[in-house]
Amino acid sequence: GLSAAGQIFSKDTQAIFFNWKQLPVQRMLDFDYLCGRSTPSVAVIVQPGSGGGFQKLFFGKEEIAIPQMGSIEEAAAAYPKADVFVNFASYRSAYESSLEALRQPTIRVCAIIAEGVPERDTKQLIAFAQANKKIIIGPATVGGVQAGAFKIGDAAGTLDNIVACKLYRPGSVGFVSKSGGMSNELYNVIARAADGIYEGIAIGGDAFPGSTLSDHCLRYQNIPQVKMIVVLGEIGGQDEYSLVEALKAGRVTKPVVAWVSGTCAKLFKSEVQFGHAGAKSGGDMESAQAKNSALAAAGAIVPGSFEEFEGTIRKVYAGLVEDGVITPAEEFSPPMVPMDLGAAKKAGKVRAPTHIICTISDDRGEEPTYGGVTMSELMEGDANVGDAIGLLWFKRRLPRYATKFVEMCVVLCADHGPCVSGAHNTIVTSRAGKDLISCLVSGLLTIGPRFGGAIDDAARYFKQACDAGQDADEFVEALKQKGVRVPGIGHRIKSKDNRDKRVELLQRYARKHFPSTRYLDYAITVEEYTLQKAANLVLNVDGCIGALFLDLLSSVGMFSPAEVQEVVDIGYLNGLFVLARSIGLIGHALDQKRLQQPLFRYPWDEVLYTK
Ligand code: Q5B
Repeated sequence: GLSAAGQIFSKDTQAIFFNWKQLPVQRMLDFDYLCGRSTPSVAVIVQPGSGGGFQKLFFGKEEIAIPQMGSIEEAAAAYPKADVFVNFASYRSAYESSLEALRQPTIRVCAIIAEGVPERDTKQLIAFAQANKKIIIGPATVGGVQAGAFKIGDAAGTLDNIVACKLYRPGSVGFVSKSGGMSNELYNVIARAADGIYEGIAIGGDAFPGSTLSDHCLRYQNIPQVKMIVVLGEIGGQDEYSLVEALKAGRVTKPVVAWVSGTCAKLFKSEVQFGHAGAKSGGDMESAQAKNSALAAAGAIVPGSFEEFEGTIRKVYAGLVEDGVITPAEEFSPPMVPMDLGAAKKAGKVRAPTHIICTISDDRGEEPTYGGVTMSELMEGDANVGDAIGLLWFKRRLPRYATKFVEMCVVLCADHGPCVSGAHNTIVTSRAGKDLISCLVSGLLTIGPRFGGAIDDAARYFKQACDAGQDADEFVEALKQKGVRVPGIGHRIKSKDNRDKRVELLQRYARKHFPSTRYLDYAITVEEYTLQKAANLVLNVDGCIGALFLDLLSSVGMFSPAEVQEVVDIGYLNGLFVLARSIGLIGHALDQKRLQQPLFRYPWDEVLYTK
């Protein structure tokens, strides 16, 4: 059984870590590095239901990838040397996963961290473990640590605490307690009063722990490097009495310094329940006083109070050193585990450059913001798409008439039927069985200088010419000389006698609401000239939006001339067509799918084959 097991961990022990949690795994690996281990103590992570893969972690200065598997059986088969199961499952699933682990022939020790595992379940696990000569630590525990060798999860706390308690190298004291928090405290005490622990186990605070105080004391009896034992019991339960029996029977002969906490319970009139499920005094026998007296009577060294605990340990340790039983562990400085960047930054120890810069939105606070405006403010103000575009593209809270105009552009350009370039591509892609995003993107990729993407160029050319006071005929002819078509002019189906209603509606709105329509007026003079050349050389929707945006930005009183120029130079405005037409393209992709249209193929007679 467990008592005969002696040492259960070594510097080569490896674990299967169940239910991926970054911090405790990293803490195990940091401990490994501090101890000078050559292999990480976590061989594999089991994340139930995961398809496999790896988790990235640090082993000292290096980043390593620890394999992840979807089941305990698979992990145990792949890593037969990993004989410790560190179970970070919740109390709801701790029973099933622990039983599954204990069933694996390769698993020897199972540490159950969860608090609140039903006692009935724990009892079944204990029965299974006993029948199969396996060891359970927990539930409701941080686990334990063998100094310089192996550590379970979060046991022993932070790296600083581990270094302060000298847990990176073995000492001479075997320690066992119920409480994980108090074990951290006692690791400190033992490092001060003696040469530190050889091994420390927190058995957990449940009424029925998987292994008991006496189980571990009996085990320590069989570990030659453990020269003295320190026990911290607590009020409630009878566990300490099995240690009393072991002491009386001479099965534990090493010096045992023991203290049972909870002596203050006597000060209360009624029964007191301390933090742990098992920490309540059921009767006189379970009181801290009774257990301390019984331990002392059986030969344990029991201080007069908890305050005297450290002094008592010191005295016993000093005696053993004097008698030559203990040769104090050699002191050395462990390797330094590099600080995590996040922690170092927080502590102001390093400065690290950021990777990107953002000036438009922030999702870190309680509420996301666009340009500093919270979602609540936007909703209270009845914000529309134009407000979002104003804040995220132009970094301004545009006035209502402007956001309404932006919204008009989006609505009016959302679609122009199935025959235009973008819709055609989207339809063909949809009929090829592709997903929605592929359909959308294939349509969007047609937007450019000829189709929908002439707004920026129209704004650029109209602005330059109008600002320079160039006459429309001069402007058009100069472009013709260079072989450049006037952006924003011309349409495949619209003409002088078949005007584009969208252009008409936008113009009407702008003339009513904009402080100035100087650029639109200029574009109209250009149209008047080009219409003399051909009936289809109308001011098209791209040209109209380009000119009207110049008017809006220049007259709204929120942009300096340089800022207007920047908008034009960078090219914000094709974004409007892209945004708007995405609505229509998505519609076309869905339409084809809804209609279950087959793969598209042109009939041969619609192609001119020629040499
Ligand atoms: N010519 C749009 O051309 C189109 C001229 C020109 C001087 C011009 C053409 C063009 C500039 C780009 C532009 C946006 C390709 C259009 C849009 C959204 C849409 C689409 C929809 C929607 C049409 C015939 C003769 C030739 C040309 C001359 C043509 N345009 N001269 N400046 N701008 N415009 N694009 O009909 O002497 O015979 O050689 O490039 O603003 O995309 O609904 O479909 O909502 O989806 O193919 O409204 O105008 O004419 O190429 O046969 O040319 O006119 O040089 O002269 P077409 P072509 P010549 S709005």
